[in-house]
Amino acid sequence: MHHLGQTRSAIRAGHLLQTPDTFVRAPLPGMVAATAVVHVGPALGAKFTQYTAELEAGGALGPSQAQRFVYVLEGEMEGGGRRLGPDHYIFAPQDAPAWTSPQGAGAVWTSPQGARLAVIEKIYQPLAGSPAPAAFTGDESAVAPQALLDDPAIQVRRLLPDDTAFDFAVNTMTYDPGASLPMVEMHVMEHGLLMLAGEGIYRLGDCWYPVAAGDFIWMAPYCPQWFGALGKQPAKYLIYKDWNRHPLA
Ligand code: UGY
Ligand code: MN
Repeated sequence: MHHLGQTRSAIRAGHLLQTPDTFVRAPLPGMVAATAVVHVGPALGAKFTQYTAELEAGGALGPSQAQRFVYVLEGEMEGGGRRLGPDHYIFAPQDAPAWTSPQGAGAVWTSPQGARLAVIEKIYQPLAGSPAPAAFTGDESAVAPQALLDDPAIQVRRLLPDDTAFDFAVNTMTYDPGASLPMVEMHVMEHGLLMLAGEGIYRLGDCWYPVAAGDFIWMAPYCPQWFGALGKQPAKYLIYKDWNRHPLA
């Protein structure tokens, strides 16, 4: 049946829910055989940008003027003689001459067979006494999970090192069915959130939304937020937040 103008996507003061039926694709400068679905950026008041990049075989992202974090959702990326598959990720610092490999070989990451990537970019906020971080790659499944506030039903994996050189954090959070955040959070940090698996109910501001794998959420600073997982399989999301900097910085 035709959707007759219905969608779960919503935008309100302080939050955005963007569901896949409303995604619009367009290439970004420098991309090769690729398009982007831009989820959030300065146009909405965010201090970072997040997009999903869809690469065809031989596809690549363009250069970045900012720090870049890339999480492989599907397919593989190849660079510097290495291949990264789903749930692997790359951090590249700002001012890298190109999107270089962590080995510094100058190789640009490309996708041999096609890939879907979650991409986060943020202008770096330096911190006196902390040298800017270097490039590295990681594997989410190799990161030790930590229970959230001693609740073993919610497992958090911190994908970036615990180091004040980093001015943002990216974590995955995995909820057993029926698990929920123990409190409604309201905090100065903003969030970009991509649902990776499962489903549940997200409270954003004064609205409660059904959400499922594939959905994107932006939460502005102080957006009231709460999540409860539903269904028979774990719910999992990738979540960005600004981190390690004084509010006046
Ligand atoms: O890290 C966080 O602030 C996280 N607990 N927020 C969230 O899941 N909405
Ligand atoms: Mn939060």
